[in-house]
Amino acid sequence: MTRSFTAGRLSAVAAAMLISAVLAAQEARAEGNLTVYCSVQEEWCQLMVNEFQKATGIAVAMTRKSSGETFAQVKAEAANPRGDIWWGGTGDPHLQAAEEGLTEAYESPGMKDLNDWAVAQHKTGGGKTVGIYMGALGFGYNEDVLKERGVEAPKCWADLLKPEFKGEVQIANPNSSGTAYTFLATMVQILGEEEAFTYLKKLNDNVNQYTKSGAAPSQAASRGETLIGITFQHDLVTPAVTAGVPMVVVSPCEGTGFEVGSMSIIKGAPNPDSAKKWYDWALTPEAQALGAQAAQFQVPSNKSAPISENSPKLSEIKLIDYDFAKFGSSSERKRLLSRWDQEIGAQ
Ligand code: S7P
Repeated sequence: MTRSFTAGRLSAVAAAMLISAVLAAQEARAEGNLTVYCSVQEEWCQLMVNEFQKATGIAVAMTRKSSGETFAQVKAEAANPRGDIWWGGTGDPHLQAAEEGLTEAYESPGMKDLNDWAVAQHKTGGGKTVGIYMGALGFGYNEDVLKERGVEAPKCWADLLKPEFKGEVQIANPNSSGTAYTFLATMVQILGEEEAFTYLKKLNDNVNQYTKSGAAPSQAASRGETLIGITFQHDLVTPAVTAGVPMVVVSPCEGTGFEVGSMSIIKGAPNPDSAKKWYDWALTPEAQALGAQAAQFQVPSNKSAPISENSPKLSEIKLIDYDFAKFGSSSERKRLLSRWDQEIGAQ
């Protein structure tokens, strides 16, 4: 009895010490935690997380989702935010989040080192978002597959409506994908809204699948699962570099839209100091050089960050004067997506 009582008292003391050590460790960890919502490709998200953890000792939990999906998650969690920072993804939903009060204004010391288009995004979003990279929209195909099909190479958006491309075009759903919303907004800006929806209805006849992720059609095109993939041009370069696929990247003859990929601190973030550390770090040339290491070839926003030789040359692409304030506004994005659902998605 006595022995076991003593043993019981000792183990109770040990248990108490253990519990307080665990609590202290949890507290220490809580000061150095960060939850990142990442909207670029998984490989790049993971590399960023690993390098940030090494550089700061802050433990990162990361979730990868497409831009529209992340916007929906941030909105759904607004009363009880779980994420700290939303890094990557097209700029329009970041602007919508800013307008809807889902994100926080922040002026990083790194702002002075950014290209004008990245600073313009910060201004348009009332300081609640910032540009981290830029990329042009386009479409592409595997040259070997095109030769097998024996069809003429498409050069313009209009070519994608040709009957020989029936079932041969793939693009994402603009509700989940920022890439596909950029395409929708681009066609509205090039053709005017009515003509754009006429175009999209005709294109629908040639579309084999609306994917969830924006970059998926470039991978599908590289494997010959679709002849043509509509994505950002840098996403079409990736399978050429990583797998040696003879991808042809097309800058459509009518001109094309582009994205200012963005980053925002989530309002009510549980770890605001860690979020600011990520934000400042993600604007440095060193952090921005990581994209190319993960075979992601957007043009970085820091003026001193290296631009990969694999990045599409934006100065050689006919870019439209994309109206981010209008197409990133809450009312316009909601309205266009709802019209797309009714007239295209519902078919
Ligand atoms: O793959 C990189 C990239 O194209 O993906 C982002 C994109 O918004 C995420 O995919 P979704 O289209 O599925 O939202 C772009 O910002 C980025 O350049």
